[in-house]
Amino acid sequence: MSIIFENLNKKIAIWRQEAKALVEKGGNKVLSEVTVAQAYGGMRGVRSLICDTSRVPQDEGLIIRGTHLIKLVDKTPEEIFYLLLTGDLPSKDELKDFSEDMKKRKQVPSYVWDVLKAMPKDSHPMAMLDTAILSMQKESIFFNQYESGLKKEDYWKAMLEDALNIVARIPAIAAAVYRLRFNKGNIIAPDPDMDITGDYVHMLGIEGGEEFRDLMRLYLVAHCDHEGGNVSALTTQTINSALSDLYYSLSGGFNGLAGPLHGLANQESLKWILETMEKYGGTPSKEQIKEIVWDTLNAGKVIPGYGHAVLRVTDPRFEAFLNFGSKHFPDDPIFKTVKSIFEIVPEELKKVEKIKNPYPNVDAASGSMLYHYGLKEFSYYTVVFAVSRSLGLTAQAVVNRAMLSPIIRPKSVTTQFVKDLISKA
Ligand code: CMX
Repeated sequence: MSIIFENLNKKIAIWRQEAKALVEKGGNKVLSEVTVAQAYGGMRGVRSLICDTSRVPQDEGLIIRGTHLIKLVDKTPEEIFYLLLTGDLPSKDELKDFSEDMKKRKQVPSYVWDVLKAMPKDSHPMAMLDTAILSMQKESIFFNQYESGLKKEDYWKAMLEDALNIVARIPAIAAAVYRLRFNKGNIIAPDPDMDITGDYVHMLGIEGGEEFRDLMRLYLVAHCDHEGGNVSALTTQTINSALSDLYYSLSGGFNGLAGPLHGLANQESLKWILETMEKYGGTPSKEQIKEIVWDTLNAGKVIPGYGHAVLRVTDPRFEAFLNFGSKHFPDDPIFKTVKSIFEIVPEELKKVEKIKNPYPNVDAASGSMLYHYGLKEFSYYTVVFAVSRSLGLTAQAVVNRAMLSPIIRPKSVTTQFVKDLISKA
């Protein structure tokens, strides 16, 4: 058994005691009140979940286990996964042990390839990824141990086994989705000696060299988690709270990530940028960007990659990608367009009163990075996002099981209830 089980065991005892004491001491303190507008408005701003893997202050952006993303952009997915799970960056020995453990878990059951090959040729890559994960449900250690009797206090151990297996296998599955869906030739087998990033790039079969590997490392770090209330996180945790195992829950969460208002926005954003460039025959002028922004808004569409349910500043993940592009390919015409759009769009969106955040989110830049290195099939981009987000979603699930979190079941009210409430007032 790898060191992380031992380390987490110690941490979990402390976390459980801490939570128990907090509920005993301050269980009746109010975190949030819920207004009628919030109930009708997607529960925006309602504080009703505990999530310790990361937090997203509206004026700062992603903070992972207490450290701002900007200070973590040089880390590897293995280090970040360990951090999300335990709350600490691993020591050298812990990282070696953790990475070796992950490498041993890479092999994907061969029936997954049959499932993927049997899917319609024009399936969306996210539908392929989600189906592949669900098809492995019978492998769940949690499911099988639960069937034969497992103590509640030990749920997390089986859940951690599932989390490590899933995260170790996702790069191979995601790479296979790419190669099958876009006719890139045979599936490339994992290399037992490679780390997560290196092996994912190797299995995609894209020749981008050291620089592309570095971009993918950054990509896998930047998208790893975004607190507990976003669609994919809340969905994963809700399904998981019914003690449905991680294969069921992660697949469900990813179905949410596949929506255009969430993870699919990176695909939509690059599509919008390329359409704009095609319309104007290259990098558009400021006036042309203004024109296309208003054409898009007047057509009743959103500007993909802009706005956020929580953030009220430029997303630091967007900034991290902007820095990467400025360093490695400042003259790339698509990257230049991304920058020009960034100079214009926030000022235009500020003119629309209802839009609460006119600034870019991560999806406004991420696609253009992949495109530069030859990953041009933009319907695939959400899959790369999902590979990264599997770190946070599975870590959240392990922590929730460790904390003995109950089934999620908020109360709904009827329209009549709201009418009565308002008329009484
Ligand atoms: N372009 C046009 N209109 C926008 C907008 C944008 N980029 N962002 C918000 N709005 C609109 C909303 O559609 C909403 O309009 P209606 O009241 O007519 O429905 C209004 O402004 C108020 O929205 P908000 O409170 O500012 O934002 P929400 O919390 O409701 O929604 C989000 C957040 C991300 C869904 C929204 O900003 C959006 O659709 N952005 C474009 C899609 C996108 O980039 N999504 C990726 C988000 C990051 C991620 O999850 O990966």
